Amino acid sequence: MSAPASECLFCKIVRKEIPAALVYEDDELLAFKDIFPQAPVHLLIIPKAHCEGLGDLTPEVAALSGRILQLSAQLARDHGVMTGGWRLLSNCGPDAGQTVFHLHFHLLGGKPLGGKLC
Ligand code: IU
Repeated sequence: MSAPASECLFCKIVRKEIPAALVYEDDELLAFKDIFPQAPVHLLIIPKAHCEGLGDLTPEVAALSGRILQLSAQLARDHGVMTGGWRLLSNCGPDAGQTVFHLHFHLLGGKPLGGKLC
C-alpha cells in the first residue's frame, strides 16, 4: 500500500517541501542525486506526477516514458558515464526491493556494476 501523494516522499521533493540535490528539472520530470549512492554516479529520475511504479502507470506518466529514456542518456553523458557504461533500472514492488512508492529510475555508473541481474 503506497502513501497518498500528499505524504509521498518524492512528491514532497517535487513540491520542494524537502530538499534534494537536483540535477535536472522541467515541467514533467525531475532528477536528483540518490541520498545513499550505490555508485559514484547514482541519480534518480522521476515523473513529477505521482504513480506508484511501473505496475501502476497512469496514461499521463506512460506518455513520458520516451522522455525519461532520453533524459537518462542526457544525464549519463552530462555526468561522464556514457563511455564507461551505465545502468537504468526501476525496482517494482517488495521482492525487487522498492522502498519508495513513487515511480523512479535509478541511473548508476562510474564503476563496474557487475553483470548479474540478481
Ligand atoms: P528503491 O528502488 O525504492 O529502493 O529506491 C529508493 C531510493 O530512494 C533509494 O536508493 C534511496 O537511497 C533513495 N532515497 C533518496 O534519494 N532520498 C530519500 O530521502 C530517501 C530515499 I528516504
